[in-house]
Amino acid sequence: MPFKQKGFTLVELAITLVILGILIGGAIPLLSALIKQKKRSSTISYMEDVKKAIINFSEIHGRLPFADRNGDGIEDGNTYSGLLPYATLGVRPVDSYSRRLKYELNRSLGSDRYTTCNALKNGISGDPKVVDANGSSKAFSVSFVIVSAGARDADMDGNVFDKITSGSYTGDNTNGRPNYICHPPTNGFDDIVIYAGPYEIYSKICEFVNVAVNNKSNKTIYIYDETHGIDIGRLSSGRSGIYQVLSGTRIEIRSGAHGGGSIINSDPPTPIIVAGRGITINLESETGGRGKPPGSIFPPIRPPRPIRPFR
Ligand SMILES: [Ca+2]
Ligand SMILES: [Ca+2]
Ligand SMILES: [Ca+2]
Repeated sequence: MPFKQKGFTLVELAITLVILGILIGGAIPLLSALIKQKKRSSTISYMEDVKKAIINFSEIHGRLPFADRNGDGIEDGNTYSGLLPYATLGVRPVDSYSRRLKYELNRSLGSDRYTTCNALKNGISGDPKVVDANGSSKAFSVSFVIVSAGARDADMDGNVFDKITSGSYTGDNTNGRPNYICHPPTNGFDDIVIYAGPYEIYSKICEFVNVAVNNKSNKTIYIYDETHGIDIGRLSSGRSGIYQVLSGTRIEIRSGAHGGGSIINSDPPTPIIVAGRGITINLESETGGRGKPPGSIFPPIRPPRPIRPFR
């Protein structure tokens, strides 16, 4: 019997190709959407890591890093808006779209721990400001902001960063003025904005303690913050006061202003580094030694623990 070879007819082949075409045609957009989503989520993850690195930097240095002005990844002094200083922070240089992040820090958080913590304690203001579409349409000041341009120049204005100019939530990520805009992607917007409010930094780097001073001596005294070179209080004879100082500050009780005069006897004696918890400093009349004066208006507080390194 002659062998009959089985195979596809031309019609069967054509049908198969059409089906394959439909399947592939459907799979390509799906695959493309998956790749887009993957790039977006990995960029968000990268930015969260960057945010942690910036906060860690502030814990160590008592200030936020400056921005990178010249593109080498290293912070440039007094540069508050520019590129992320990735080399200073030790993070990857670019996001998943192979672009550097934009970075801006608050003007009052770039000098030292004392200035930074006082600014945070008193409430920061000014740039950078953010409008977050998850909340109020009113812009608010933040400690710092990092911005990824996302996949493209979605609003087609020639700048890969985008702006939203109408609706409840508006802002401009090309320059952050009047504010940055944190918003879900739309046809004309695909940037990613992550920021840190004041308390995220404050809780990490700032610890204030109360220093109570009873001046039972017969002279005016000055409570001098020797660490930062400023008088934090002045008490005439018989007066008392409570002062908030940054943990780790060295305090002196002096007879003259601005570190002048001499250190006055007190209990406990100064200079003293206040750290960890509050302290009461008592002064008696000059002939009275260093014992606690009767009738001190503040209850005695145990002496401070030794200064701890900031972590
Ligand atoms: Ca630089
Ligand atoms: Ca964009
Ligand atoms: Ca744009």
